[in-house]
Amino acid sequence: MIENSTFLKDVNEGLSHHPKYLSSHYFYDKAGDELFQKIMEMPEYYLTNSELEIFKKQSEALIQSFDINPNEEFELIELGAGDGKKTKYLLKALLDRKFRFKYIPVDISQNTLSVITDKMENLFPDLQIDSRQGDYFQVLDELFISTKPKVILFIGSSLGNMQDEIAKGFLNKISKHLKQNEKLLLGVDLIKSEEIVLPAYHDSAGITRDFNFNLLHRINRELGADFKVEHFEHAPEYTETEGIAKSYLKSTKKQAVYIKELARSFEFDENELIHTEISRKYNDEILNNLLEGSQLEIKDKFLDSKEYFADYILEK
Ligand code: AVJ
Repeated sequence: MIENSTFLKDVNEGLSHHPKYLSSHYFYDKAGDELFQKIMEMPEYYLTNSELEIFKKQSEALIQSFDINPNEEFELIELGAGDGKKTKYLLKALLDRKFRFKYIPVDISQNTLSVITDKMENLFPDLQIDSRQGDYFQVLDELFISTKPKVILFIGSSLGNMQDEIAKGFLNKISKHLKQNEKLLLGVDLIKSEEIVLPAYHDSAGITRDFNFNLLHRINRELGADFKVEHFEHAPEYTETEGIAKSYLKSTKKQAVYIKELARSFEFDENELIHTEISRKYNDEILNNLLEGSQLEIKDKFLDSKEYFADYILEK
């Protein structure tokens, strides 16, 4: 149980730290995956529909920007396969135009990959699909042994969960793998007003609250803790000046929580916060700062009609 001992170590580290934090990485167990699916269907969570509109209406333009040699087979690598709801429009447009390519979804979850593979095989019997399970970087190292031209997809504003320094390192690593003219399609949420962003992380049905609470339930289930979620509050924050949505769990009273697997307890003051997630929003300037030091440059930018979300084409 390497996975669980890492979880245990990370929980111990995060809850011993001042201020307390837990990694958003741990949201995504089975219950968390299901809650995230529900989040994407909420009226307040505009991100998914905004990017979906780009894929529905502008797939042809995206493909043009990929600038692929039609005589050569290429590989379309998707980091974080998700449910394919957006990607299927791009795949259809590529197949309709008779491009020769292999679709390679990459994900840490074998279950997610099986679902996406079945779905895409059903939709597109002619699609060549070759899924890869594992950590992005390990898989990229393996995939880049082949010299076929590549386009990488990293959509859904997944980058937004990384602190800027980490995002910078991530983009730099991708840049090192890409050859001249190869593309990264990067989908990110844009900085906009608090009235629009905050409700996406503080919905009226309380689904995002449950998503955040699931982290505590998970620690209870897997590490034998006794968190009482009724003594915590979901507390998201966002200001347009900073451009980063942050989620916290706030202890509503002074309390102690015991974690059996660690054989120790953790004290919480009234109103003490556990930081659980950042969801960064971007603009050209922020992205250009992240790209500094890598060889990637912004080639194109595609927006939805409300200009909430951007799919950038980055090229080396
Ligand atoms: C999957 C990282 C894009 O930050 O908007 C949604 C995750 N967290 N609601 C985001 C999330 C709370 C989501 N990303």
